Amino acid sequence: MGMTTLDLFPRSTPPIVDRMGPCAFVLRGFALPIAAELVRAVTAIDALAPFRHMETPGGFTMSVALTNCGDLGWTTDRRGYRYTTVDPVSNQHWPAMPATLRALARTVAITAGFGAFEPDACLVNRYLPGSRLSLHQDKNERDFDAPIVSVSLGMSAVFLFGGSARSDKTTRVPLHHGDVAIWGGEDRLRYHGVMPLKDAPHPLLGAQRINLTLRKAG
Ligand code: MD3
Ligand code: FE
Repeated sequence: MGMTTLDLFPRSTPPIVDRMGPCAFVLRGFALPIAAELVRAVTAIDALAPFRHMETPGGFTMSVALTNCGDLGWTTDRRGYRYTTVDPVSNQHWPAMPATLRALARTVAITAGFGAFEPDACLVNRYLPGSRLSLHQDKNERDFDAPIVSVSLGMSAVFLFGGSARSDKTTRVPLHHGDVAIWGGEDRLRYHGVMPLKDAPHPLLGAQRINLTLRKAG
C-alpha cells in the first residue's frame, strides 16, 4: 500500500470520538501532535492578513475577530456574507492554507467515514474572554455535500449544537485545545454557536481561543 495522509498522523491507539449527531463527531485531542505548528501558522497568517472584527449585514460588529487562509476566505460587511479570493483589507490574496492543516482535515474526513475532502477555504476565528458566536448555519458554501472540519486551539469553549430550526433546543459540547470536529450529511446545516468565553488562560496561547474551520466553499 502507498503513502496516504493517514501516515502523517500515526497512532498507537484509536482516537477518542464523541458523537454529536448522526453525521457529527468530535475527535478528542486529534490535532495535539501538530498544535504548536498550527499556532505558528496562525501567527504567520495574522502577519499577512491580520485578525479583524467584521460587521454583519444587520450592522453589528462581531465579538470574534477573524481572518482566512486558502483560495477562498469568508467575509461579512453591510452588503452580506460571502467568500472572496482576496482580503478586502489588503486587496491581496488570502495567505496559503498550511499543508499540514489540509492533511489533517483530509485524514479526519477519511477517519470519520466522509471520504475524500479537498478544502479550499479556512476561516480562522479568534476569541478573547467574553467573545461569543451567536446561533447560525454555515450556508455560504456552494455545495453542502462536503463536510466541514474544525480545529480548536487554546482556551476551552462551550459549543452549542442545535437543530435545523433556530428555535430547536441546543446541546452543549465542550471543545478543548487540540479537539477536531467534523460534521456533514444530515448535520451539515444544523444551527450552532459558541457561548461567551470564560477567562481561563491556556499555557500555549494565553487568554485566547483560535478555531480553524476548513470548508469546500467554491
Ligand atoms: C456546525 N465556528 O466559524 S466550529 C464558524 O468554534 C463556526 O469558532 C465555531 O461555527 C467556532 O462558522 C464552531 C465547530 C462545529 C462543530 C460541529 C458542528 C460546528 C458545527 C456541527 C454542525 C454544524
Ligand atoms: Fe459556523
